[in-house]
Amino acid sequence: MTELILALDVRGGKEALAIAEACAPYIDRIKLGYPLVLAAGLAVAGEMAALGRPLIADFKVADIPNTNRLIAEEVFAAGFSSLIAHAFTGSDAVAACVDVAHANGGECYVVAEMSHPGAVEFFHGGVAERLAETAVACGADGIIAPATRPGRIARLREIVGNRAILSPGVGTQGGEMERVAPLVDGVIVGRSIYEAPDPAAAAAAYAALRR
Ligand code: OMP
Repeated sequence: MTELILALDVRGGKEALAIAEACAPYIDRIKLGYPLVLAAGLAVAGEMAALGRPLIADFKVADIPNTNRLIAEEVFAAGFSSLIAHAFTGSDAVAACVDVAHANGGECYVVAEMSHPGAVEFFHGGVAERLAETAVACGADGIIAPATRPGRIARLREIVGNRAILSPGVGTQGGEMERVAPLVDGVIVGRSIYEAPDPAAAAAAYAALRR
């Protein structure tokens, strides 16, 4: 079944934990990134991991191989089970993230194409396809592809085969759960859940649309 992944971009540690706890029965994984970790500290990951939902570190890592390796080691030591990296840095830099992820029994996902309108300025014209090819060549566990452009998901699926596609952009950004869920392995939803009057009810509604 397609996973429902909660993107928890709130900036209060207590608020984040309360939302995660309420939504936990309806979600498969939780994605944390810079907004929460910079505001609340990396230790929030350890507290959230106690809820029993695997954590994805969305730091879109994009540095030289050695720095990527150091970042990835901190991520897995903090309690995350997977990491998102950029691939425009090249296959050696991606491989550093993949190696650390796998050494820790975790996963590494690579951004192939982003979901916002401006993403087409650089990701189109063959770039997303090359990034997806790099993900496959480096042994990454999957890619990030845009729920806002289901046609592009289908194109990138041709490249990555049965590697996972995780897809952000459902809800606030305009992507439709019903349309995207059958195409991908995980749907990432943030504001449409955590800004809802009842986040647990919103998560339950999205969970019911998983395929
Ligand atoms: P909402 O737009 O609030 O549902 O949040 C989407 C989440 O997915 C945020 O955490 C974004 O940073 C993230 N995201 C995208 O929205 N678009 C992308 O292309 C890639 C990501 C990501 O890597 O998760």
